[in-house]
Amino acid sequence: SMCFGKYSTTVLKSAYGEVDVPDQTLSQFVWSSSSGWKNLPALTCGISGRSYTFGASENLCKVGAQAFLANTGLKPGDRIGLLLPNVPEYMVAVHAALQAGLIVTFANPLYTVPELTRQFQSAKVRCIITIPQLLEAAQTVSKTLANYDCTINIGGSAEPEQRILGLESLLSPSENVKLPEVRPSDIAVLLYSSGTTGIPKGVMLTHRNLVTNIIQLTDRALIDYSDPTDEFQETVLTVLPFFHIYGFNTILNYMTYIGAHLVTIPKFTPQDYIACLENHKPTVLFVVPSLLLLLITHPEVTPQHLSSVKKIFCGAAPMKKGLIDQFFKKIGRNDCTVSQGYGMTETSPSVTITPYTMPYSKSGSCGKLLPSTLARVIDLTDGKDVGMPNKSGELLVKGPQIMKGYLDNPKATSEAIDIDGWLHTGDVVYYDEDEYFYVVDRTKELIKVKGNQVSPTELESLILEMQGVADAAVIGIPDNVAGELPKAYVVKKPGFDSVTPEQVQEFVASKVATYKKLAAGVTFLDAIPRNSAGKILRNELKNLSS
Ligand code: 4UV
Repeated sequence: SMCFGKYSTTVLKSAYGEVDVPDQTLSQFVWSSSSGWKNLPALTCGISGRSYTFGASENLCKVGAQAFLANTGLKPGDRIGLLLPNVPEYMVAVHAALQAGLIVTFANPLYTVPELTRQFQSAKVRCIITIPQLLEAAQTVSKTLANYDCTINIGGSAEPEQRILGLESLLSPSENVKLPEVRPSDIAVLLYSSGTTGIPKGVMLTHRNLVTNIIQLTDRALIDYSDPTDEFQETVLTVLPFFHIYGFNTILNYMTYIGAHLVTIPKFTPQDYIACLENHKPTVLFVVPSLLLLLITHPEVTPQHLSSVKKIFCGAAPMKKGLIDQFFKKIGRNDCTVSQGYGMTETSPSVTITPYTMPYSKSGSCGKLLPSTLARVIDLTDGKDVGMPNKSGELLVKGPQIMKGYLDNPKATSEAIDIDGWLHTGDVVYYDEDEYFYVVDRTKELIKVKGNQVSPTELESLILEMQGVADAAVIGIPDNVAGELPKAYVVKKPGFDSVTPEQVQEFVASKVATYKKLAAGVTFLDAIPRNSAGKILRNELKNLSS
């Protein structure tokens, strides 16, 4: 650490030095070494068995990029929306689009039509890639989009008169189409995050942001992989969604880069997950705390099911201190590492990770700063750097993995990234004498349900649309399984005394994806506590609920 400047800023610097980032696009980078293992499997659907080698998936992405430009009206710089579950073709859809110079936004396949409409309108999507099961929703949303070009229906049939193309029109070679030059500084993806406040916003991540974060994670002190061979290849089982930054960059792109075999599951059920453990014998699992808890507690998951697993990565939500101990107790062996990462959509996503050498005494830590990453911890009341270990405050981060900004929202961008380039995370952390970080709380209003983002503002504005509601506030309530669950405080309008908590819950449930439901209930109040500027005093509500 070091001190400088008149405000005595205490800047923590990564212990792992700096990374050199190649001047490549995300697609060039992801397959940069794969010529050595072209015939090994890259992606397999754990349910249907559909499988692609590294050579095949790389080739399909190139063919797909040319076909995009030849068979659709899309031009480089246009945005496309992916509305897909985790299928092996996700890779092809994203990287074909990126190589065609398109910008990709990913939607949760569980989203309702209004949720999809808001995201795809915000991102100005001109094309949706989906599957037959979600085609109707895609078509409904597409009618609300300006300059819409076409829908691509993977695994289904074309309907030219409705501008629906089949997958074959993306896989027919158009060799005379020249691919545009994509620069590493170009925006690659728009992922949606509510940041510290408000409704979800488009997070602009460049090719370089995404490539950098993978390079930052490859430091041997942090993660230890060797190149795949015919004798040994890592097998990664993943259910974490590719539409989230964790699934997209840390799993899909990173694991393809190192030559691992990714086994995907389109829709999580414990039975399918267990079957994939048995059939594919994964060596690596990516989890969120709620999934790790399920593996520990589910009566049908036996130590034998987990016997092939050598590495586990956990992130996206706080991990309770005892969880790793419980896991080792369950598997009955200790030749498996459990790493924890901390990060956000806005940081591509990783900021810290636990190194392999982390002593047991530090369990519960989310690890140390990645290479090329700087951090400060500032006091929650006076905003000054806490300046010493073991004192908590808001984490500020600086590094090459930080987003370009929020799409069409310079105000939110300048609130998130200050003039000196520090991203204000909205997370409360402390670091110990050895600069290991611990996440202890959040100042931002974000709620995390099983690692999924839930924006209280989004739910509040929904509740306000309900007849008889005068005011509303939503907070997260701690939950042993999900981490947190949304709860609403609601003020009724005069004359609407008969409105029940269940009616509010049902109203919300009919309009949002399941994980956003008001599962922790609804309580009626005479007034929502607000400060003089009208801001909801969420801490007062948290005290009411505890
Ligand atoms: O924007 P987001 O939904 O992003 C994430 C990113 C997760 C990952 C995944 C793999 C990694 O290797 C990695 O480093 C990070 O979830 O939500 C960001 C917020 O989630 C909370 C925290 O409040 C972030 O601001 N969060 C994420 N990771 C942790 C966490 C963690 N390890 N412990 C506590 N809270």
